[in-house]
Amino acid sequence: MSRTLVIGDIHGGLRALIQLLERAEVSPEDRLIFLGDYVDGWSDSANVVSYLMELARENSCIFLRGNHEELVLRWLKTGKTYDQWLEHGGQASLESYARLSQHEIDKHIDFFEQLYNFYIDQDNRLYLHAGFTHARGPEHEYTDVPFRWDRTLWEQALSLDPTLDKDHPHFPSRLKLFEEIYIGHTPVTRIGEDKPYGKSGVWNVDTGAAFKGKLSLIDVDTKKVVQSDPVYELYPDEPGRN
Ligand SMILES: [Mn+2]
Repeated sequence: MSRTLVIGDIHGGLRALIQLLERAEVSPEDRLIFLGDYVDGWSDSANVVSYLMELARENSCIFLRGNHEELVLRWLKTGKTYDQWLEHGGQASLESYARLSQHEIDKHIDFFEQLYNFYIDQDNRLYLHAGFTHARGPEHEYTDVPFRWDRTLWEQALSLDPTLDKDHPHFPSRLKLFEEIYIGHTPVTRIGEDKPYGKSGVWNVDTGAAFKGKLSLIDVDTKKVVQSDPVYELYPDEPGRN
């Protein structure tokens, strides 16, 4: 039977991604939705992107755009680096891309340029890397920056009073629009969680793979979770991000 599986932020941890897809027993019938931040962190940053491009030949895949794809694409197109990116995992991508041919890099640039800012499925579930701010939904957003950088959607979902009725005038408009919303971007390990965490209809699947966490996926219909080992254990000779 076909499943819809949502995969959280990978950050160059290809060993964890392979382990995760094996543990989930992913088959070509499954639809895979990747929430972005494929790069910046572990040494397989470019290899993750190559792997995803191959995977899309077998499986139905939706690839969202994370803020780290924006940063790497800017560097690939301009050659310009800057300290804030290098300190937040960019150094690993820089070294990882040094091992690729220009032909391969061109294919990666195409991949980065074709990523979705957001995706809405047939059951009115929204998927995006970070968030949106417009009360009428992401298609009304004034710029595409929130799709990659926003944290207010997640903070609002976390802090919403669960007894507040959807018809109450205080209920936030943007949380009424979709059946469910799936995001990454802000590791749930920051709030003491180890697995994908849902609140107020917003599911956060980023379990901190770039740091001390695992890589996770969740089945949107059953909410069954599958996880890799802690990613830093799969890259014991690397510092990762901190
Ligand atoms: Mn992010």
